[in-house]
Amino acid sequence: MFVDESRLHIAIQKSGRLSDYSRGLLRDAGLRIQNGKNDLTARVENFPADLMFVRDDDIPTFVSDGVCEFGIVGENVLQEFALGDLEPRFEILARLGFGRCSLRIAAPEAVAYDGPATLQGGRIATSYPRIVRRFLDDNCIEATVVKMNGAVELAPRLQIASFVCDLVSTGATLEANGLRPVETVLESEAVLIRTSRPMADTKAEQASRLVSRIDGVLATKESKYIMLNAPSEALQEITAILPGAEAPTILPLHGRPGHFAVHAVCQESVFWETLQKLKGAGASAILVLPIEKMMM
Ligand code: PRT
Ligand code: ZN
Repeated sequence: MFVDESRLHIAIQKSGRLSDYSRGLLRDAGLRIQNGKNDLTARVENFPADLMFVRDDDIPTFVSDGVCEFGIVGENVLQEFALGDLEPRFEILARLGFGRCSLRIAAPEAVAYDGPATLQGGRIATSYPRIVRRFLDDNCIEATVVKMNGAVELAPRLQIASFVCDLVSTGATLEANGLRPVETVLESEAVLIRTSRPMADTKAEQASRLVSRIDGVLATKESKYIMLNAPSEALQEITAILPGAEAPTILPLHGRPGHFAVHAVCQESVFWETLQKLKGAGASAILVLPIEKMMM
């Protein structure tokens, strides 16, 4: 793989559950990605960065080695890597809100499960042997961990193991194989990671530009702009209700003495219940608007 030293390198999954979301996030951050999906790399036209399309399992290694400055990967893959590497060199910059799943231990329907002690002396098939081992150690359980690279849910039927530990989202796969989840070992989602290896000054500058853009995208996903009118005596209660709003702007309303317009960026979800509370506190003409871009 040819590596251009003057550009940032961002590793994302080539094809799989995280690919479209990862590309989408970078696009929302304003990166225009050049090539088709099947290439190994793609140039970003309007930012000094190249994308590397790889297996998700390779992303922690690339970032830790400094081959790529950034990567997007599931916490499950990242933790399994970190538990095995003597000196993992990356930091998690942000949780990205996609690729959500849980790593769960499951038992055949017929097995009476009564807490981790039930696993004592048993065999657990998994693609995440280090994470499972940590769970067993934390619970002072001795059991055999059998590493499988796929089709883990078949292990009990094939008598390879009595339990499995696998990723679950809807639970349909476990159910179809006569298994039920009994322990959650890890809650996972995709995260943005950055290498901890030193970068040249210009690269470091570009890297922080990229991070602040991505932070902006993540912030706008939840954030809303709220505008409302309120009498002065209700202002204190209303500003306390506004979710995640710092220092709202308060302006006098023309022609209505004692009445004010309140404008605020709310950095948390705004629900109908919140609007009802605001109204109950004396607010009127409440508007909630999406925010397209934000840079803090
Ligand atoms: O080729 P490459 O190695 O890059 O891809 P991969 O096949 O290893 O990974 P991929 O694309 O399947 O998943 C990438 C990441 O998505 C995982 O590492 C997780 O962080 C996340 N993710 C989210 C999931 C799931 N949800 C998920 N449900 N990864 C896998 N699954 C599988 C699970 O292993 C099981 O086989 O889906 C099945 C269970 O799904 P339900 O809905 O039946 O519970
Ligand atoms: Zn993989």
